[in-house]
This record gives sequence, C-alpha cells and structure tokens, in this order.
Amino acid sequence: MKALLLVLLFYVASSSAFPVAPETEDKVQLVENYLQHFYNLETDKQSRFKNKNIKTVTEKLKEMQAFFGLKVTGKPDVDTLEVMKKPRCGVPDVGQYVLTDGNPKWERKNLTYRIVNYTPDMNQADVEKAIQKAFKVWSDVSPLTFKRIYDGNADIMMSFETGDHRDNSPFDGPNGLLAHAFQPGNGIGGDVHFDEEEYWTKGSNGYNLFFVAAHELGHSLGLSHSTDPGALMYPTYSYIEPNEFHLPQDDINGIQTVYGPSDNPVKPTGPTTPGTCDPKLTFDAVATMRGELLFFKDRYFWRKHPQMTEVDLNFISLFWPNLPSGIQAAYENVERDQVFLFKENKYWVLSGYDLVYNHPKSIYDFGFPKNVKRINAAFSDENSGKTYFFVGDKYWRYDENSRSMDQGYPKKIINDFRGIGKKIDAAFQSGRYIYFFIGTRQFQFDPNVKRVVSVMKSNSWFNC
Ligand SMILES: *[C@@H]1O[C@H](CO)[C@@H](O)[C@H](O)[C@H]1NC(C)=O
Ligand SMILES: [Ca+2]
Ligand SMILES: [Zn+2]
Ligand SMILES: [Zn+2]
Repeated sequence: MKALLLVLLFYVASSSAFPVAPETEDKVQLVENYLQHFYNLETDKQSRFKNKNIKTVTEKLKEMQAFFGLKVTGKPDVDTLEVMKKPRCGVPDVGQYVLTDGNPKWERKNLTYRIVNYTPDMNQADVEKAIQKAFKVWSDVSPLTFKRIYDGNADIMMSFETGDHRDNSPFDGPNGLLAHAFQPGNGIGGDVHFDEEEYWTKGSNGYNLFFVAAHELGHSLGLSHSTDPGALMYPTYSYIEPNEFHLPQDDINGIQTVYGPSDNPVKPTGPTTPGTCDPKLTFDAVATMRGELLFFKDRYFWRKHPQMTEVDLNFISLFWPNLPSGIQAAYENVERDQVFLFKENKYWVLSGYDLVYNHPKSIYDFGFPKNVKRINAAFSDENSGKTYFFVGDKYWRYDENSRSMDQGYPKKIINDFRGIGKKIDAAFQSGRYIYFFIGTRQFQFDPNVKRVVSVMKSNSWFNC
C-alpha cells in the first residue's frame, strides 16, 4: 500500500482528570507502546542486547519530550507520563512538523468529495452539516474548493466502516481507533474512514464528528501533526464547541505553505496559542488547586507545580468538557477541597478534580447585588475563611463558614490594598502573600504590612 495511512487513535481518558503515576509495570508498557506507535521505536523481542534497546528508548523519549516542549531528560518522569496518557491522534509525531514527509499534495485545487454512507448515530442532515463544515474549515483559508458528488469516484471518499474493512487497517470497536485518513493521492489517497462502532455526535458526548473530520481532512490534504498545543493538527484530542471553533493560525500557516494563500481578498487569520513566555502574556484567572497553580487564559490553562520546572499548557475542555472558555475569576476553598470558577454571572465548582453536577449556578447565591454582572478576580484566605471578590475598583468579602457576604461591603480596593488601584485580572493567595495580576504585571502584596513588596512579570511562575 503506497499511501501513508494516518490513524486516529484515542486512549480512553482515565476517570480522574489528572492522571496519577501508574505502577512500574504499567509504566514500562505505556512508554513502550507510546514510543512504538508514535515515535517508530522498534522493539526487537529476540534481541538479547537489552542495553541497546534501553538506549533507543532513551533517544526516543528525548525526541518525544522535545516534540511536546517538555524537559528533555530521556527519562519517563511524571510530566512525560502525563502527556503519554492524554487522548491523542495516532499519527506518528516523527518527521517534519506540519507537512507530511515527502510533502504529498493535490495537484488540482478543485477537489471532490463524497459521503459514501451514514452513521445511524446521527441524522443524515447533521452528518452532512458536520462534514460540510469540516471542509469549509480548510476551503476558507486556502485556494482549495470542495465539491460534493453523489456517485462515482471522488478525490476524498468519506465512509463509516466497521472492523476489518479491507484496507489493512481494521477498526477495533468502541474507543481506541476512531478514524483514519490517507494522504493525498490516487485511489484510496485522501480518503477518510470513521469507525462506525464509535458513538458519533454533533455535540460533546461521544465523539464529535465535525472535529474528528476536520482533523482527518488536514491529513487528507497533506498535513501532519503540529507541536502547537492549540492547533487542530496537535496530536492530542479535545472537544471544542463547534460553533466556537476557529481554525488556529498554526493550521492556516500549514495549509497555506502547501497550497498558497486563500483567494479571499480578506486575509484569513486564526487564534494563536498564547506563548508561555510571551512578555505580553496576561491571565483571565488564577487559582491554587491541591498545591498546584492553575492559570486560565481563553480556551487554555497552565498547570504549574511549585516544585517542578515544567508548566503544562492544556485546553480547559480537555479536562472539563462542560466548562466554558474565558474563565474570569477562580479561587480554591482548601478546607472543602473545592475550586470555584466564575464567568459572567455564573459559577462552576470543581470538587477535587471533578466538575460538580447541577452547575453553573448564579453568582447572586453569594449575595452580590444584581448590578454585579461579573467578577474580575477572587482569592480565599485559608486561615480566616474569608474570600475576596474584586469587581471593578471595589471588593466584597465573603465568609466561607457562614456562607454569607460580610457587612459593610463593597469597599474601595485602593483603601485596603494600597498600590492595587486598578481593575484586577486575577489573584491568588500563597503562603503569607497575595498575588495580584494586572495586565502583564504581577504585584506581590503582604497583607500584614498592607503593601506591595514586589512587582514581577505576570508569567514569573513559568521559569521563563
Ligand atoms: C478542475 O479544474 C480543471 C481546470 O479548470 C478542469 O479541467 C477539471 O475538470 C476540474 N476538475 C473537477 C473535478 O472539477
Ligand atoms: Ca474504535
Ligand atoms: Zn492526526
Ligand atoms: Zn480504513
């Protein structure tokens, strides 16, 4: 078979949102399987030269760590294992980034597609809408056009298949392999197969057909995986609300490298992934969580353990599919092991790592007057059980024990937090200090002496 087969494979996400380190035996298996699948690790079962094998594993681990922007140790440390346990696409990460090896591409710009059959999981109109929308993702940003045909041979044949479907790449029942696509070429080239035994949807439960189709079509057009965690072509999968989806800039750059710019007079642009060490980085919300720090920004959050040098950038929806993007304030109640997340006049609660059911609820439950439409920042003082909410240039104080707003609020921020006059983006308390984030700056505030003791960059926690 000439055409390179691109396989979409997802590991079943473990029930706890943040995976824990597996037992040693499982760990070895996980590392080996992962490197075999995605980094061409050859395991020679007959080889008696074990040391040689270990050396290759180390080299492959380094390759993998470099791809994901992890610290290159060549050892299966906790951060590396966490990445390995994430749901992801099965296309290897080796080779040139973005462009598939050998740069295969379509020689024509006017391509055809055909929906060969349908899944019973969705009604036909919804399947057609999802597929059409997936093609539009790519035609909007390139000179490519896609015309649907109803019979005969199309360039891109899309079908739902079960088990062994005679292309040497059998599907495997629910989960695991979800879909695969072939790089540009004749015959099977460009074709996309979806595993019929998955539950396909237009929403967030099961697997979202639009999103999987859009990712696979990237492969059909000649793209490979990207190292940009925000890219559609990033190896790990996460659900994105289809109506909120905009093709990221990284994917736009990829497709335009192959096919040239769009004919559209308005140059299409897409969201760029926030740079961890970008000096202009600002945050939407920051909270502590079980000794770690969570920094929220748009669709993303960074997770930082104080004792570790690496920071982990993730989609919010990868861990909590029902949380919105653009969280505006967050705080941890350490005693109850809960994190409260705010957006507009609603809030969500994480208990441990799990999103609590029957949320969002209304912020007016906290006792805010109706003219408060959103909260800019919040932190909770573990010792006093008081939570501080910042809205514009005022703040409220809430008592976590009596679960009511303290009397005499709101007050002016400037009166009690000298040096922190302006609207606050984010805040958290750690040790004896409160950290306020305003734009690209961070103010370390000592409540005992009631003054700012240090001013830092907003991303000073990321070891940039
Ligand atoms: C694509 O365009 C070329 C040149 O205009 C034309 O010859 C060809 O028939 C078109 N192919 C399809 C599939 O529309
Ligand atoms: Ca499957
Ligand atoms: Zn892929
Ligand atoms: Zn197939």
